[in-house]
Amino acid sequence: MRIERAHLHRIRLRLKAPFRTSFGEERDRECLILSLKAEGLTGWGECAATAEPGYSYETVGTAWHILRDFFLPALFGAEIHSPEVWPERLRGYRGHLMARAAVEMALWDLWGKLEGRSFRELIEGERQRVPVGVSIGIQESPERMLEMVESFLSAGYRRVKLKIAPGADVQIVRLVRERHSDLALWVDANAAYTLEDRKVFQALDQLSLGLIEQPLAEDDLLGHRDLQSLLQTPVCLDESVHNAREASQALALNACRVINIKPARVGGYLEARAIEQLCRARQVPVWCGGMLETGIGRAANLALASRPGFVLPGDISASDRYYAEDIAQPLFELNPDSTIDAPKGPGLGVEVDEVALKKFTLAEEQILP
Ligand code: OSB
Ligand code: MG
Repeated sequence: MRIERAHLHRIRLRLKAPFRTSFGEERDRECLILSLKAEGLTGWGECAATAEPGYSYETVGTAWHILRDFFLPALFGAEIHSPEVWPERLRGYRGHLMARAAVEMALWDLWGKLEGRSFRELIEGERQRVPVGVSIGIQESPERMLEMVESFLSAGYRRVKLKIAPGADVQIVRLVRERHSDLALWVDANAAYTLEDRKVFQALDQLSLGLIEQPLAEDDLLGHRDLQSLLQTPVCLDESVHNAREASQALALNACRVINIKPARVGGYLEARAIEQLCRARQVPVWCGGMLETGIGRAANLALASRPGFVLPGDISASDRYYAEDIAQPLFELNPDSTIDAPKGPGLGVEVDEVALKKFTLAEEQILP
């Protein structure tokens, strides 16, 4: 196929509740939606970059610039024989992994629609139902966090991840653990600590947590190795891993025992699969992370997470956990066994509601070859 045109939408969706992490608070989710047209079909992609450079250096603005001025021109012109050629097309370019991933997602959607096959089939997913959990932002008090946890438990989630930050950690996690002794409980620090804070982690280590996600800085693999050597609880890396090579190096160093694979963070689904494969070969458990995606990105993540290496429940919650109104249908619902069905239709298996998309669009631009 040959891509005939592309369209960028900057959208803003109101989150049902503010999502606070160690790097800031999001009340609205701003992101970039990309569509690609070829042969009368439309492929949709979502770029997980945020309004501000909090989780990573990428923003909606940088992604817009990089897509319009470099990545989309690299896509136009030549025939695309498969989405697998995409990383090759960007060989001369560095970084901007979330912008890369958005194009790859739209190519998979388009390719699947063209071939009449689901992305789950194309990426060789195996399961019909994907085990999932929920990630809860920092709350104003420990009691409020406990209430949030309990409301998600009654909604049917069986694995809960709490965001932590200096000053909002051991006391809160301990309260939740005291009330729910058997709960699969994880924490995520989003890189907010240093090795000087080892006592915090030694205290958390007493609370039977499933894992401690990204305690230290993104570029501190040696620090993670030293911390992991002090703890029984597995350290899980998120921000530190951008590709299969870094995953392999982190494992060789014993900097972690689990990896959160976020397709957006590693530049797309091909790299995500490569990390899953290398971890599976080494019997390292992985799970699929999330970036509060709309139904578009969530559909793609579910397909990926149906692969056999994703042995831990992902941060892929039901649609009603995120937004009052989504831009894609059908909505994803939680099954009673804390799983979500992987989509089955051609491509990503979701329809974008163009009326809703328009309603939430702040800016748009058509990009032609
Ligand atoms: O660190 O996993 C993270 C959301 C935005 C940025 C970073 C993270 C997250 C989440 C949310 O934890 C996961 C989800 O999409 O439900
Ligand atoms: Mg994380």
